[in-house]
Amino acid sequence: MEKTWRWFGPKDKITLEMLRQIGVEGIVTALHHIPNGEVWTLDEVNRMKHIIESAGLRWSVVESLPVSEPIKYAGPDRDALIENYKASLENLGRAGVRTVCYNFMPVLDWARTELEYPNADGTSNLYFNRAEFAYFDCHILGRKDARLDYDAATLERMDALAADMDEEGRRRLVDTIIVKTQGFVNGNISEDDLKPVEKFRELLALYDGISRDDLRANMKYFLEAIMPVCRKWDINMCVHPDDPPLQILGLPRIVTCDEDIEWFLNAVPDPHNGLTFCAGSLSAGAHNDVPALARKYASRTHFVHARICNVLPNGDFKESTHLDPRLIDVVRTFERANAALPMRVDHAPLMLGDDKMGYNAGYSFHGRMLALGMVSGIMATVNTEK
Ligand code: DNO
Repeated sequence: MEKTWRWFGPKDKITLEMLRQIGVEGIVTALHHIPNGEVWTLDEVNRMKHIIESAGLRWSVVESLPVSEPIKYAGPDRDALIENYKASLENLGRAGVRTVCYNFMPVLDWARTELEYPNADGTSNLYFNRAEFAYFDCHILGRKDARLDYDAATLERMDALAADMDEEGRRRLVDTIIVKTQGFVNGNISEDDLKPVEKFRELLALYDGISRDDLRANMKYFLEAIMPVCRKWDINMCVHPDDPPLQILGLPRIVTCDEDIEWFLNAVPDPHNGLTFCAGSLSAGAHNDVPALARKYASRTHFVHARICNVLPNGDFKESTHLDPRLIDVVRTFERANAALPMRVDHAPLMLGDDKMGYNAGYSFHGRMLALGMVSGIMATVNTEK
């Protein structure tokens, strides 16, 4: 696979020159300064392309060209927003950038409750604590009937931690779940929002009464509308699975499991409609057999995220090592299926001073460098097996 790296543009503290030294071949990035829903002009696209190419790299993947909320909930302005999306795709096509990652998760792009969960070896990782998430849902958002969505054991843990929760703990949860993990991926809430919880409640309300079937219909509508542009420019769209691949906060989620993936691939049976195989997101659902999914969907996968999680018996999940046997299996599948497939690592540990650098959550330098080294080793080994 092509060794790629998510880079957040010229303001990223990690420079393209650093990435060349560690064996990165392609860049995964977006025009983060353009607000969601606005057209990426050819000039802006070419400017980014030039920056990347001047450093001897290529712009392999767009992650993400964000799908605005009204496209997901079928708001009155969805057709206008889809036209903008098509215009952006057209400009990417003209510039020769042909792999575009997006997601179709309502409101929340990805969910974690802790950003620096300590590991025994002195490093730290992202972590999802189900009881803390339930606390956020039931006590901070105060969503109606939220308790009904959690099992008894989670509620018991939640009640226990509620007894000790203070203002600082509540502030930290809000900051992690809806601010720090969202702002840098062009999510709905940014560091500048003064009332993030209120804004978040308003966003959730947009999906009142919208079922999984409705969301599926809206995804199909969107994909059918953009496919002609994708065919014209040979652009591969690849949806990122829901992270975690579960129903949360009363929102419909439709890229969570084998049946969901099969559904959207068959609903729009064009090879340009494909998958970002994020092994990590899929593995956060105990229902998913990730190596089997990789084998089943390799031919419709256009981009790979190499990482993998362990789900604990209580429903919490955390990142596993990039040398986890399940990830070795996944890497083998894709390396054999298509050696040109772009692949990036993420959500690696914070180590060796990464925690002092203010990197975006999940995007450390040393941790990712080590992870890329591990995955590169797996790929090299797979190539000796042929
Ligand atoms: C988190 C990322 C996601 C991903 C988007 C793709 O680390 O994997 O934010 O980029 O969901 O649209």
